[in-house]
Order: sequence, then C-alpha cells, then structure tokens
Amino acid sequence: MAKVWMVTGASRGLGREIARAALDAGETVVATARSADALLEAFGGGNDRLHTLALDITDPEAAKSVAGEIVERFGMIDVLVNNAGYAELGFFETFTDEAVRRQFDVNLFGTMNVARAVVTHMRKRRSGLIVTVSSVSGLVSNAGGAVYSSSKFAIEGWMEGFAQELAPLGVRSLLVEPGMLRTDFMDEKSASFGGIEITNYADAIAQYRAFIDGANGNQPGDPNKLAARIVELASQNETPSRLVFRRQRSAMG
Ligand code: NJP
Repeated sequence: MAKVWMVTGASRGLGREIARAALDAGETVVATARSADALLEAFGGGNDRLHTLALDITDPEAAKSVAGEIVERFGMIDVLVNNAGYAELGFFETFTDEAVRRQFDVNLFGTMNVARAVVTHMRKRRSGLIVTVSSVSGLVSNAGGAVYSSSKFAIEGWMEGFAQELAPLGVRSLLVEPGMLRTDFMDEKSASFGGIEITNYADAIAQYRAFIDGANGNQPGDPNKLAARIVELASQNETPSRLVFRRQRSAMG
C-alpha cells in the first residue's frame, strides 16, 4: 500500500529529489518548505499524489498544524524526512552570537519541532519512520565548519538517544550523513558566511572561501542517488540506523 511521506526543505536540493523519488515509487508526498510559491515552481501541478504546504521549521506551532493537517487528510504520516537545513560557513570567531543561534534554531531546534509534531501521531499508531538528514560534518569537523558541524553533532546526539526511546514503540529512525552533494547548499542562496573580519585568520579564510567557491556546483555527490537510496531503505521492514553517503571529489557521482 502507498505510504504517506512528509518532506521538509523540499523546494530545492536533496529534499526535492527525495520527494520526487518517493512520488516515482508510487507514494503520496506532502512536500514542505518556507515558500508555497517555491514548492509550486519545484513541482508544478498535475500529480494528485503530491501536496505542498508552506512550513518554516523554526515555527513549532506551524509544524504542529501542518502535521495535524496531513493526518486529518490522509490518516497518518508513515515517513517523515526531516531534511531542511543550511550552513553558516566560515571560521567560528567571524560569526556573531546571533548567527550561531540562527544556525541552531534551524538545524537543531527546527528539526526537533518537526519531529515533536509528527512523532505524537506515529507513537499512537505504533508505526512510522523518521529520516533525519544530518551530515558527515555531524561526525567529523574541520576548520570553517565549526558552527555548522556543532549543529549537526547536536542532531546526532539528540537523534541517537531519541531513536532508542522510540524503537520499543514501533517508530524507526534513519540518520543520513551526506557529504558534498550538488545542491544549493554552498551557494549564497542557502549558505551564510561569517562577516566579522579578523586579520589573524585572513589568509586561512581566503583559502577556505576559494575552496567553497570552487566546490559550489561541482560537488561529487549526486542528490538523486542518495534520494533513491533513502526511498529504497524506507520500503524495507528493517532499516539501518545510519546511512553515510560520501563520495570522493575525483569520483563524480
Ligand atoms: O541544501 P539546499 P541541501 N524552514 O540549500 C530549506 C544537509 N547536507 O538540499 O529556502 C524550512 O539545496 C530550503 O527551503 P526554502 C543540509 O544540512 C547537505 O543540500 O524555504 N525549510 C531548501 O528547500 C540539509 O539538512 C550537504 O525554499 C528550510 C532546503 O532547506 C540537507 O542536507 C552536505 C528552512 C535546502 O536546500 C538538505 O540540504 C551535508 C527553514 N527554516 C549535509 N531553511 C550538501 N549539499 O553538500 C532552509 O553534509 N530550508
């Protein structure tokens, strides 16, 4: 039987590809992102298994109301893909406290908002799968990734524990750790960059920015392939707890 999927951050990048792959597999998909227009642009119309709803994941009440609306309409959410996120890229001291908090508000607290809103329904049915898009930067960090990585390390710690609380209730969890996917992730459309100038870091930051600019649009990882893998894993009765998806820069995905 077709499953009901809810995907956050589905207007672009990996989320859009996951929504498309789930639709191709015959599932019913509720694609969400901050802007309803962006979703319409991403998917067009004409597929009666696709539904779009605006959701800014930093708004806990909106997350509850979207989850409630889906359950009221379809009776359930079988698969939640908690995918929305972005990166504050650059050296730690170049970020304001406000920027660091914004990173956590979206990547950690926003993701928690959506999980909280959806799990309440999954728990009652004693069934469901939560796919959480973390990052290889949630497992390993490096210069320029301190702020983004810390938000993804937090996701890992939170979800690893939460998954164990949910397992006895029939709710499964898959943590996905991609690295370097060809999406808008490194582009100024999505990423923010630390703006405080600190002379001691000037050379290292220039080198880092050159790396980001060179990698943007040329990332080796193919979001379509990861999306297909996630849809395949979601169709199985036994799901692994983690999926690391990392390609070498030379091996174009
Ligand atoms: O990025 P991008 P990805 N509320 O920028 C949405 C992780 N990841 O697909 O701006 C709701 O193309 C935004 O929607 P909107 C990464 O950390 C990636 O690569 O509203 N939605 C858009 O649909 C993230 O968790 C790489 O139109 C919000 C989407 O998020 C996930 O993969 C590597 C939102 C971003 O699309 C998907 O990112 C890695 C909000 N407040 C981890 N803020 C990589 N690409 O290399 C943003 O390790 N969105």
